[in-house]
Amino acid sequence: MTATDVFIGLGSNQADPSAQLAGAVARLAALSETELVAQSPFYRSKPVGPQDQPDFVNGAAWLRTELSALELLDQLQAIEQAHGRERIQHWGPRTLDLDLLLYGNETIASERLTVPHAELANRDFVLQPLLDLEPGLALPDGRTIAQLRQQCPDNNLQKLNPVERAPFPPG
Ligand code: ROI
Repeated sequence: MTATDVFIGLGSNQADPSAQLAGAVARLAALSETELVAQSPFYRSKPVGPQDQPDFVNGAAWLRTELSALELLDQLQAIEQAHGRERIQHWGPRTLDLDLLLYGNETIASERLTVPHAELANRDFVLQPLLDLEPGLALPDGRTIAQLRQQCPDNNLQKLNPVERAPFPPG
């Protein structure tokens, strides 16, 4: 089976967000039939949605996987659960959010999964890390991430220094 390049968005605003993201990247790298190609820098971002919650830390990971999109989604949800994610409030605080942003050049519209991610084009905290990973990246419809980033409302992204990211033991 051939491997597919996929891009995962990572976000957290609870319980040491940078460590949550670093731990999630380690778990992604350890998935079966999957290789971590690269991880983006992390960014601090103002919350989209309710403002009475802490700032987020956001980033993205580039994987190459032989898992199907739904198999990968299962794995992402398992990692979210392992990080104590609870869905309490819609658009509220979260310990770890893993979004399947792009799965190769596929467009997927099913009950469980929409790819490319529905909000991708509107969120600088998603587009900027993708741009860092692969400046030439484009959506299945041909729009480039670079074009979308220019058209996207600015949410005051602040690139975090790598030393601000504490290591996090996987497992
Ligand atoms: N806002 C920011 N800045 N980053 C996120 O990852 C994020 N995730 C969400 C909501 C609550 C919509 N807002 C966010 O799910």
